Amino acid sequence: MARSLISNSHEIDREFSTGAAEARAELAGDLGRRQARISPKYFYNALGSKLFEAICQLDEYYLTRTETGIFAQRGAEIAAAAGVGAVLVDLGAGNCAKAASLFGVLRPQQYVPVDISVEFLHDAVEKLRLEHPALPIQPVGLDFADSFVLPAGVARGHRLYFYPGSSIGNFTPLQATQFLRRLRAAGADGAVLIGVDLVKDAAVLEAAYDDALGVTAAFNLNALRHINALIGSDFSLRAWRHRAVFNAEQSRIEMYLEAAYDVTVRWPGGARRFAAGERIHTENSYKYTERAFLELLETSGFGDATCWTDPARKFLVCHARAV
Ligand code: AVI
Repeated sequence: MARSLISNSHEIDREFSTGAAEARAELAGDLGRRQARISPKYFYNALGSKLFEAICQLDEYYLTRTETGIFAQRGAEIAAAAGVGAVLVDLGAGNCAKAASLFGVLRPQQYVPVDISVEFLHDAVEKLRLEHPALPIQPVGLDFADSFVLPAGVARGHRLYFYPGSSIGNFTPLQATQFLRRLRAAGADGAVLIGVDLVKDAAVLEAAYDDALGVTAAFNLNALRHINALIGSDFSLRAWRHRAVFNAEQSRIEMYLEAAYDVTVRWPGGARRFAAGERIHTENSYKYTERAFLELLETSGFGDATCWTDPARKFLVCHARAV
């Protein structure tokens, strides 16, 4: 279900209470599965969003700085491909920093940051309004993985959907195709500007998702804190260990929380016993070759693609038009 839109603090309160009821039903089902799972969307409460920002600064997590480097080096070429003056719809905007780094070259007519974490988006937007007083900004609180309806306040001009950071990799390839097709349907003459992580050595990938400082471990464990607050479960964070493994066959990093010892977790209306070593799946992060990603774009109805990469070919940024 789509979350409601941000308009004032009353709306936000209503949104959280609706979200809690949905979360209770979803999590009871997901924790009860043979392979228990927690959706990665539960990473992103206020603390989780801050932990993710910290991840982006880690030595091991090359994704953000590599993509930022591509934007900085190739900004003019990106603007030549994408054109100027579009409605820039930033999907999963977070702190809005990546889109803001392209305002100078893309000169959007309106900026529409969309994020699931409405609290976090509010702070970022307030800051941005001070820095760019002439730019119309229309923030939207939406879980666009479930639904994709933008409010009437979003301008009607040419839409450029900006989806950086390899967030597309957190979908399965099938989900990614469905997501891109929905985007295409939502803005008939639209285009996408997407960043995606490229396949590389397993050791490099695993270090990026299991850093020496333990920030990614905290990010993973924080989902349990978030869920405890949301549904009244009694996950003890000390009973769980962070795990990140590269599954070469599926070309994805898989993240889990692994029970350190036998433990029973209870929540209103349910409970589950986990044996020592048993895992809860929390995230997949798919890694693409350039060819596989171009195929994905094409299958999803986006063509005429131009892509840019860094000298070490770690990361890829592609612009493609709805065809
Ligand atoms: C948001 N997403 C692209 C990140 C990724 O790399 O898959 C989330 C993340 N999970 C652990 N570290 C970062």
